[in-house]
Amino acid sequence: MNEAALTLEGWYALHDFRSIDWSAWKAADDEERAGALEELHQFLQEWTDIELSKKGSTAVYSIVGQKADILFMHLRETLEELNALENAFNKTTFAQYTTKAYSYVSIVELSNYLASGDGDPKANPEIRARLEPILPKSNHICFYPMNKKRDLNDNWYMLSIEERRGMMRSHGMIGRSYAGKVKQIITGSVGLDDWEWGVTLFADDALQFKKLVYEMRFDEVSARFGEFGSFYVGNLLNEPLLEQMLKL
Ligand code: 76R
Repeated sequence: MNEAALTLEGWYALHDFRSIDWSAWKAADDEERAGALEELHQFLQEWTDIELSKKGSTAVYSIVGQKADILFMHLRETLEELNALENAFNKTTFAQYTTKAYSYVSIVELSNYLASGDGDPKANPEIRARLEPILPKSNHICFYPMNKKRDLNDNWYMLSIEERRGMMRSHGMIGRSYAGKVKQIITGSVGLDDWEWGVTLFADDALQFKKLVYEMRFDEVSARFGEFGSFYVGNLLNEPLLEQMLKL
């Protein structure tokens, strides 16, 4: 049997993609819309407070294209908290004007392929900050789920840890060359959702997503073993931008 890479887990993640029912939103009267916006504002405020108290983090993006209109990405300490916030949001008036487009459940994950292995990693503040990250509020987000292939000839899970480490090193080198341009958060979802990982990238220049993902396609681990789901790309929604988006 091959050795599983050791992983460290941090906060649980929910990527909640919604589409807006524009005809219902337009048909609502001014009072109803104002009430819905006020409630939405209170939720955003609550999520900001949780982020300030370091008990989680939330980022809100508009999605370009027809797959969804808005992404709420939440990180929380437990699945119960994610479930509670999802249910609370579903009970809001604003949520009645949205439909569920897609969701993804996972947990922030670091693997030990390139770790130095000294001491208790969770006691290291840099590692803690990567396991419990405050989500960047970059101009753009890119999310997609992925697997590592399990075909007869190309089965990631049948390779030795040394072979996998070698490929992950090359992967990490490409990734690091985008330092300062793209920030990645890898969330593991084996046993939690339909794919093995969620890849969430943040960048101020969306073109860097294309450059990075394209460059990685030529790297062995992506070229031979990468299988990808749908890509979602979007633009930051802070409160004024969200209000502007919902304004008729
Ligand atoms: O430097 C380190 O300590 C981390 C090295 C590293 C690991 C272990 C790393 C770096 N990644 C790791 C693990 Mn990654 N990553 C992806 C994708 O589109 C594709 O081809 C793949 C999607 C991107 C774009 C990306 C970017 N990475 C992983 C894993 C888990 C694998 C496992 O455990 O088997 C997946 C699924 C994955 C996928 N990677 C980086 C990046 C970037 C930008 C970096 C550098 C980040 C940094 O240094 O902060």
